[in-house]
This record gives sequence, C-alpha cells and structure tokens, in this order.
Amino acid sequence: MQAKAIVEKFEALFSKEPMISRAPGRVNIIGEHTDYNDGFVLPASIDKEMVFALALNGTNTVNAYALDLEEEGSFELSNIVPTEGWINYIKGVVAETAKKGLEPKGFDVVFAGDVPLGAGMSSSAALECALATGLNKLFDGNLSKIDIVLASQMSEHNFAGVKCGIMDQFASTFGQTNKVIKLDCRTKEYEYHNLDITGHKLVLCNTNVTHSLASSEYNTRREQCEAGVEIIKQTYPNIINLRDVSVEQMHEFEGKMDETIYNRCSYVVEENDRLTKACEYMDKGDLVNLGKMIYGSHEGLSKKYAVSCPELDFLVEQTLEDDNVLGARMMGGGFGGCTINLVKEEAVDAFIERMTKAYKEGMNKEMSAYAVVIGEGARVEESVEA
Ligand code: GAF
Repeated sequence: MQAKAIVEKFEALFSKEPMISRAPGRVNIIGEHTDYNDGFVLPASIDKEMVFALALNGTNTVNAYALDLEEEGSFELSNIVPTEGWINYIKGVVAETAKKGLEPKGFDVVFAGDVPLGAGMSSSAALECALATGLNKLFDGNLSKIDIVLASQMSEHNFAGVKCGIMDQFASTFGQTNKVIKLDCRTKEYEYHNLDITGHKLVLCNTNVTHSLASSEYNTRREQCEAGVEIIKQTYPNIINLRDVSVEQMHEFEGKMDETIYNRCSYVVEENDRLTKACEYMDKGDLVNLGKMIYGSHEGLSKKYAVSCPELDFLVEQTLEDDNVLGARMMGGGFGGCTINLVKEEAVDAFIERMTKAYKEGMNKEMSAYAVVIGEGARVEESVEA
C-alpha cells in the first residue's frame, strides 16, 4: 500500500517528517483454532497491510490520527488504561512493548490500511505488529521479532479482550514473500514452505458479515478446550494440551465426556492431523488431496467447533459441485469474514462471478473477492517516499 497519503497527512498535522512502518494481514491455508491449543498453523502474510507514519514529539503524550476514519485520539504515557475504540490498540501496543523492555516516549502517529476489517484477514494483528515494529525503531529498542509478536498478542488479550493465539501476529511479523509458515505454536519453531500451487490461485470470498458473537464465542471455545484437556488428563496424565492427544486417543472419550466438549476437542485434534497431511500434500504438489484436507477443515469448524455461520457455510456449499475448486473453507476466527478457496487459475474470474451472483441470490448479500498475493512481513521503510 502507498504511504503517500499517510505521510502527507502526518506532515500537515505535525509539521515534520515521519518514519514509516508497515505490517500485513494474513491468510491461513489450514490449522484453525489450533494455535491456542499448542498446535500447528499454516499461515502466510499477504499484500494487504497497515501502514504507520511516526515521529517522536518530545512530550509524554501520544497523538494519533486514524486516516481511514478521519478521527483523532490521544493519551498520556503515565495513564495507559484500556478503553474503547481504535485508540485502545495503540495504547495496548505501547503498554505491552514497554513490558518487554521498550522504554516509551511521546510520539505522533498517523495510520491507515487496506486490510479489510472483520474479514478474518487479521487487520488488528497487522495494526499491532506495524506499530510495535515502528516503535522498536523509533525508541531505539532492541526487541526481537518474537518479542514484537508476543507484545502484540498480549495487546489483543489485555486491551482488545480477545484471548487470541499467536498465529496472526506471528504471520504478520515473520511472513515472507511467496512462503507459507508452518508454525509449531508450542515451541515457536517454524519452517518456511513454498506454496507450490502452479496453475491454481487462492481466492478469498468475503461474506461481508461479522457476527457480534465472534469475540465472546472465541474465548468460550478456548475454555471448552481447556475443560476437555482436564478430563483427558485423568486418563493420560502426561497430556499438557490438545496438541498431545492422538486421533485414536480422542476417540476413546466419545460418549465419556459432555458432547459439546468432545466435539470441540476432537475437532482440534483432527485439525492438527489434517494440517500435517496437508503440508505433505502441499510439498508434493498434490493439490487434490490438499483440497480435501481444506474441505475437511470446514466440515469440522462448522459442525464440531461451531464457529461458522450461514453465510460462510453457503459460500463453501456453492463450491462443492464446481470441478474448478479443489478446496474451500472458512478462515480465521469465524462467525463471518472470508472463505479461502483453492481454484484453478483459468477459472478464477468465472468463479468469482458465479459466487457473487449466487451469494446475492441465495443470501441477498454482496460478496467481495480477492486473489491472494503473498507479501512481505512487518518492516520499517528506509525512505518515506516508498
Ligand atoms: C483468530 C485468532 F486471532 C488467532 O489466534 C486464531 O486462533 C484464529 O482466530 C483461529 O485459527 O484469528
């Protein structure tokens, strides 16, 4: 995204030249709701980002301007408490990077982005990671990338109130062009894999709905998984998290724990298993089987984990009879946002046209679509001209 309008606004408001930092949103091929269960995820950073213009101001105040909303906000460094609205994200990053050792100073900031909000593409992680990366440079800090990831995640927990896992902030910070990241969310070990889908594209279909349940149900899912682990531990004391449970072990608990808890836990266990297989298929270029894993993920998210919604299910169902689509599923936290679709390249335009029409006719809503481009992770710009 061009920084020009952001720099112009910054210079108009604050009469000085800023530095620029940016961080992207993400897609996730497979491995949903596995991150906070110590499992695996397979995300990639995309070419849609949040961009910040920043400069020190020699005071103890932070002055912020959200260009997309044309709103300003400010707060004192001596009194950083969670409030409402977008300023909360700025506060969160300042407070949580300070806990990691970054000494805060007063600064001025203008930001904007082209990551669609509420679309499951992690606009909030992009915002947090772009700001944390920028502040690390601005305050002359020495936070590592993983410090930036963890501070951004804690900002989401403590200021936005969502007990998210690590996937979004990790992908936004560690993303690399044309690579997907296989991340072990327990050890934080990661490998870059080439996304070898020659002749195919990943296409996001945005439902353009965000159901209000999203953050409360997210936290409930986390608690349900923890409750399941406590029951499993009574039989298998060495198990720390659902990541440690095999598909076979999980089956032993069918009918022996509350059905809802069982469904939530067995989804997570099966999703980790699907991800391992999906990664192997991806590396071998076996896109047909990769697509089957992606469909399996949606089935589990919808039926067992219950984080889908009628709009997302509708969009996935519309692909089932289409030979040009190898796999489709809801992506991200759920309750709205996007589906991710593996589509034959020559059929992408026709696919988007057909889906848009079907969504309008079937759900009486507007769909939007993006062909995914995998871009670079969080960074500071060398020049404000960029
Ligand atoms: C949201 C969260 F922020 C992630 O940590 C992850 O749990 C995801 O939902 C579901 O996989 O994006």
